[in-house]
Amino acid sequence: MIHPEYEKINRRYERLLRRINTPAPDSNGVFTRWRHPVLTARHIPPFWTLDVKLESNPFLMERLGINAVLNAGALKLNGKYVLCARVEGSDRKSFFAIAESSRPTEGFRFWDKPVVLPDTEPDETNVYDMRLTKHQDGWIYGVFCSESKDRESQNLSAATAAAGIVRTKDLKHWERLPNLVTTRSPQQRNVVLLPRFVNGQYAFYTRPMDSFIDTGSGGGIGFGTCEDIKHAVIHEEIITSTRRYHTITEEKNGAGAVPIRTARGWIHIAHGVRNTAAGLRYVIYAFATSLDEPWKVIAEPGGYLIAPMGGERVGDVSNVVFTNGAIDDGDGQVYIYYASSDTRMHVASTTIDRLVDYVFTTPPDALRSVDCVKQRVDLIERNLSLLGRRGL
Ligand code: BGC
Ligand code: BMA
Repeated sequence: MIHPEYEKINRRYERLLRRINTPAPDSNGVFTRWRHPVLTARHIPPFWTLDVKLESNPFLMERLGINAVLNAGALKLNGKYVLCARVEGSDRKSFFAIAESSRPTEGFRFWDKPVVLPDTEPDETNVYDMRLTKHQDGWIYGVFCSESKDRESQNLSAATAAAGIVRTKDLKHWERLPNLVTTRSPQQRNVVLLPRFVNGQYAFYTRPMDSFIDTGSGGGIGFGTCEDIKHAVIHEEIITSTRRYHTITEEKNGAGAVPIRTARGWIHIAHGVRNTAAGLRYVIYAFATSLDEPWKVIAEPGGYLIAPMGGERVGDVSNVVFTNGAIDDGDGQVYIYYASSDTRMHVASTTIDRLVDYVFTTPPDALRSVDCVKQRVDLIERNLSLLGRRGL
């Protein structure tokens, strides 16, 4: 018999899914945040956590809790907005689950069951952060982080990160391909497949790193191609957007959403990390690469696009915003899905025109205080003269 209290819990969940979202009032002209998160642990169907049978669960307890819903890949499929979220159980293991809505900013409902990936990597302990790429070869690819325990190390926490690859036509039936091999980089995380062939080859943005956490000598976001997606091997990684001293990317950076194709170049919405006394701070930044030579950065605004704000600052891993999915809606609108503090998913809306203007017109990082303040005084002087005021 169904527990008599279940209906109440289910009604609360349905109410949450019907909640209307509204744009937050304080847009900076580049993008607009939306007030409510689009996915949280409370958006998980109650029948994923509870045993609803009165006889076996008289207290209607959660038997398998959910800790967080974060870092979702995104895609528009058959007219629906689809997120492939990283769902983390209270046991710290993540898995993927598809949530869908007919509206980009609200109403995301998880499909009845999470994704069960083919189990082909015996040492794999955890999977997370899938990027969904609708490729010109007709497949939808999911590229994600496949994390295994490092058995060679004496350190209990030692792990290795690799890029797992799956493909599907409907997000229901998944074929797992061998993990990406990058012959020069022992570990990979934040790997993104470009939707188009480059010189007839599959093209990936990579993130060369020395060890599990440290990008060490890895200079930034890499780019490499391979012939055969079924045995993806990249021999050479060219560095695109670089890490730089005393910028938002000093500690690390990594590709985020699948790049958006515009008339002026591929727009990348990536992440940059700096170290602080309070731990790593993750922000989202943007840059553009050339359409013909997508390994060449042709514009990179200084500073961040999105940084954690207000309640976004607090969560399991505080002071983090992270994106691995955005949707180009085809009508000029763009939705950036981002997680805050490894806890919940938000949406920010913008347009192709605004993104292009932002990426190509914002001054680059001048790298030194003295030059940055000159950049600003320049702007101030131009404004003051137009405003008919003379600065003191
Ligand atoms: C966590 C990720 C994190 C990574 C590096 C993994 O074990 O699951 O969320 O990005 O470690 O810190
Ligand atoms: C990483 C990512 C994310 C996470 C972030 C902050 O390296 O791959 O999974 O959001 O750290 O913890």
